[in-house]
Amino acid sequence: MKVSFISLNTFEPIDTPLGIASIVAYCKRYIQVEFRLFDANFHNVLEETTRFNPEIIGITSMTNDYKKVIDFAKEIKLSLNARIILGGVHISTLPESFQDCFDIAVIGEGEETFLEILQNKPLKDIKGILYWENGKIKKTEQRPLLNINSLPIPDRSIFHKNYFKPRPLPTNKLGIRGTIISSRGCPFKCSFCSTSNFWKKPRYSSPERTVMEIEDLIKNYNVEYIYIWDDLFTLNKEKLKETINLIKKKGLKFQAQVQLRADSIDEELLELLKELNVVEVSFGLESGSQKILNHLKSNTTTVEQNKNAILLCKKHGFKTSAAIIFGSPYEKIEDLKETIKLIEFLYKNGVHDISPFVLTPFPGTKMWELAKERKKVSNNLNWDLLDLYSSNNAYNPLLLDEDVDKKEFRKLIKKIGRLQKKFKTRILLEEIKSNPLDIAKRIIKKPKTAIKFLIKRSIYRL
Ligand code: B12
Ligand code: SF4
Repeated sequence: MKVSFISLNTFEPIDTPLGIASIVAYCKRYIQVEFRLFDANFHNVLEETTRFNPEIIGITSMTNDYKKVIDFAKEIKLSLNARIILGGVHISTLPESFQDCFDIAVIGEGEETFLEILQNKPLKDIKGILYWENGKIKKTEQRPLLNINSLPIPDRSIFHKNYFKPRPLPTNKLGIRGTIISSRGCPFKCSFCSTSNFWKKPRYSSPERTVMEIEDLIKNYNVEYIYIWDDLFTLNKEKLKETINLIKKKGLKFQAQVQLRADSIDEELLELLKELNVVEVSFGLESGSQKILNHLKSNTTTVEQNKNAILLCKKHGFKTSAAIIFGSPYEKIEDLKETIKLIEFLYKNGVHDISPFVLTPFPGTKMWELAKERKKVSNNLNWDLLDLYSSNNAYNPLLLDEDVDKKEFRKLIKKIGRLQKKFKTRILLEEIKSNPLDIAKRIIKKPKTAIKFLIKRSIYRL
């Protein structure tokens, strides 16, 4: 049997779709199938899928890819007779948006469910799916959560080889970057985030399994820099210590980047991260206004804690980056001014980069419920409205309160844009300063490539 997976996300051509690799590894354990992944970062997906002519097509989708995914499914149906299976966070958090261009939707974790579809089990007996019967949508019983330690490590051989070519790293070198995610879920309930709703109970891989995956990245893909995508990799210090010990025992050499919550760090944790060779840490600081932070993070963190976390990381020599959210409901001009003050504080204290996002109500979040109450969203939306990066959405956030002065708001957003450019310029200058001879040599040898490297380095901030 021939099965192809489709990933249409082209946001950053450096982050592999790990969910698909996990499904592939799991299915390969039980059946022999020819799997291919057509990935819009590197393939002409429509053309190559048609040529491969699979019997089953599995498509992954986040919410902001959903329109593209629907268009693709409609188009591929014109040329192929394949069964089209949709999966991923969007359909799992909003099953009501299921459409008839798909034959089946997988809700939640895909490993067992996809295998059962490939094994041709009667659809009514497969837990965790939506499918069509006589023109009506049928929903089966929810699938129990998987024991993630029983899953094989993701099969990264399905990825295009360009994911593993050397790129500029935060360490000012060219190197190969890889990603892992060693847990599913998060115990917190931030109002803009669907993670706890999507993954349900938080589950963590054992240190042995995490290290096995790191070893695979290093030995089989020559990875030198690992982005650990876990929402809260550091939550369990004991597990972290065991992981570090195992890495040392195996002599695995790599550098890493992790995401942290400001209220979860202390000196001991940062020392452990040093031992793990973490170079950069990123935080979701979200807002400089305590009132807004309370709404966004359900009263769990203070602005002061956020600032202290930045200072502590600076003291320990980590590069830091921070995500900021603007355009939240209840946010007034004064709140946004507080956020601008926070960004200025970050710049002054050496934070490497910021990522400002417009508040977007994704399905499965409190913000989605509020957007529904305010009649801003529906199950059959123009999904481009939820594209964080369209400048139209940035200037007209969906959930901005009606009484906010739009002209003043736009002025402040432009100011955030100018501040962000200051970070980028500094990154570029630091890059040149840190390695002037090497960079001069590169510019003389290959001017175009060297300049592209520097700009990419400051824009992508790997
Ligand atoms: C890595 C990551 C990225 C990477 C790469 C994603 C990729 N190519 O897969 C990058 C950096 C590109 C990215 C970008 C964005 N991301 Co992101 N990202 C993540 C993150 C941290 C991990 C994803 C992951 O690998 N999970 C692990 C695997 C195992 O899970 P999975 O992919 O969901 O797959 C499982 C199931 O969903 C299902 N499944 C998935 N696909 C399929 C397909 C089939 C056929 C089947 C049967 C099953 C199936 O089975 C899999 C195995 O169980 C998640 C948070 C999280 N913890 O999941 C956010 C998350 C997916 N991202 C999110 C968002 C909002 C974004 C951004 C919009 C903005 C941002 N803040 O960065 C941008 C997208 C911008 C754009 N214009 O496209 C949201 C999505 C919300 C939504 N409803 O869409 C999440 C859930 C974070 C959150 N909590 O809000 N992201
Ligand atoms: S934003 Fe981070 S801490 Fe908050 S619920 Fe989502 S994953 Fe957890």
